[in-house]
Amino acid sequence: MASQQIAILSVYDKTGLLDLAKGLEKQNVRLLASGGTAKLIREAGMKVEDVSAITRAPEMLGGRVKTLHPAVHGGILARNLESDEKDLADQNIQKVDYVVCNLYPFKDTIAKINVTIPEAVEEIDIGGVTLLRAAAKNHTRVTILSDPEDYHGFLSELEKGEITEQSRQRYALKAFSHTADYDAAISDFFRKQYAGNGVQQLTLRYGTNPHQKPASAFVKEGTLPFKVLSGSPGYVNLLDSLNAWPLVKELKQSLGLPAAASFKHVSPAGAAIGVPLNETERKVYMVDDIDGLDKSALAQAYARARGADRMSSFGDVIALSDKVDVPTAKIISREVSDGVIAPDYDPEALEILRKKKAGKYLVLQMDESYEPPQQEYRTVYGINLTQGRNDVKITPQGTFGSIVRPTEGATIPEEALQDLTVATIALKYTQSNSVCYAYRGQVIGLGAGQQSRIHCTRLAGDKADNWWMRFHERTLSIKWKKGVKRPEKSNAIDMLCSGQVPPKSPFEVEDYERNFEEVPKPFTPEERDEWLSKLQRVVVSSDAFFPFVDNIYRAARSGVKYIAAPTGSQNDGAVFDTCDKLDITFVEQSTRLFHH
Ligand code: 93A
Repeated sequence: MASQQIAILSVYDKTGLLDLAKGLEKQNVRLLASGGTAKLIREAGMKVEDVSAITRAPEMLGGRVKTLHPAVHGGILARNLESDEKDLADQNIQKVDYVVCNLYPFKDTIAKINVTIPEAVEEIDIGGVTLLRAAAKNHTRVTILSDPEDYHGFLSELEKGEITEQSRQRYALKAFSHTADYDAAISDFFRKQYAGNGVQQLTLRYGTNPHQKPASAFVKEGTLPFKVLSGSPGYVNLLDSLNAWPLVKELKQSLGLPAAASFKHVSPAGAAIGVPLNETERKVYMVDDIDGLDKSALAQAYARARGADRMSSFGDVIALSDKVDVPTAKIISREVSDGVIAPDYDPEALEILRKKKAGKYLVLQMDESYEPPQQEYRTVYGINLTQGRNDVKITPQGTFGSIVRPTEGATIPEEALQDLTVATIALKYTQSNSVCYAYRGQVIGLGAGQQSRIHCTRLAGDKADNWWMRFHERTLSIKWKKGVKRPEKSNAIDMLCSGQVPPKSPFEVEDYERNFEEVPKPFTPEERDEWLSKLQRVVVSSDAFFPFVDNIYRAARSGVKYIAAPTGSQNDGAVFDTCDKLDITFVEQSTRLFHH
């Protein structure tokens, strides 16, 4: 005759408990329960024994030890193996068939305002977690119920004779998830209490917007790979920093020169390597008065990243690949900017940055050796998403070897390979869709976050054109009124170079003209065309294939000579032929680089 089946019940949330007990009793299951659980069942007139009936040990330490005992866990964990049966028989332990358990309300307790650590500690369930985990581990034999919602279905199956394997698996999964969630809540709580702000976690003022609270940044193990040297980062600052940093790290690794990026809204406004600046570039980028610029490749990289699109870089977060020196800090100190991330700072450079924004300027120090985990996680609308990290390496030699057009005798000069690398690494950290134009080691036009590729190509191309118009003699020789500030100059130059002048309304005219000693003549379409035709040897990279040839036509208008993009479009053939016609070299860049 089969021995009587045993259930152990120990629940904090007693919803549905009595109906379950009644159902189990009806199937002649022996009920064992911890203190409060047993009391409720007993008071309802059902037969139930205390767990101590098998442990021969009373609950102790005010309930801290209730079910923790070999008689309980041996009975749950035993398999249908001869050796396990023998062990049980030697210790006079009986197998447990069903475990019903849910845990102390740790989350509810810590959600209370001003909860103390001792209060939280008392809600850390030990025995319940052990019951859940042991029964879930042995789910090939044992059924674990951790959710009152499952009692009804369980009883229906039990009445038919047995709990199916499928149900036991489903209940086991639920139990594992229950303990995982519980443990995550405990470690979260203690991370905030014990890790020290800035060590393993960082409390942020708010999230993307001021009403999105609470907000924090944390790692689950180890320590955060950056230190806050000054200021206090916001959520968007960190999004920018943690995208900008790998961009400059990869640029430096691939091209062997110091690199800089200027980020806004989680896309680069500029990115560059330390190619020496010529006289005109210094003027255009407004750095011709910086002492020591010649000697600092990092400062020149930042001058390019910040200078190429001064409108987009306004209020940026900067990433720098190398120890920040004084010339670089000086450029930063006089621009409108939110923060900087770099591996290290010269003491004097740090002093300069610490003084910016009355001490509120954000200065982060990044651990250069940090390698993020291979798997990435995020939640969107309550759903967890996970993916392997985009760890593809972009290098001048490894990435751009596959020239599709022209088919014969094509080579790509060193500088163009360098620029293709800059453009492509920039795209890897740009919100998609994205298309990037680069020239002389810097991004000169980036179209980010557009749903249509041709819109990216146009946006980026127009930016490249505006950039080039800034090198026109007329722009360079503007006579500014005294006292006009740097951002005002940038705005006025942008108006002139992007063809927004003469302004339409008299108020706008007044606003525009008050910047100048002598108002510069607007560019005529002919003048623009003439000057733009001088821009040559520009490269373009795209984060995915070009679906139509219009992109190639647009790129060609901005002096593009080399294009790298993935292939796979139905129109590949037409795209290649158009490159041929326009004397553009097309290189297949075989990895799609969407970024979100
Ligand atoms: O303090 S405990 O971690 N020690 C234990 O041995 C133990 N065993 C079960 N808490 C323990 N439990 C928990 O008690 C269960 O997870 C359940 O939430 C609660 C049920 O207690 P009672 O039956 O006395 O209401």
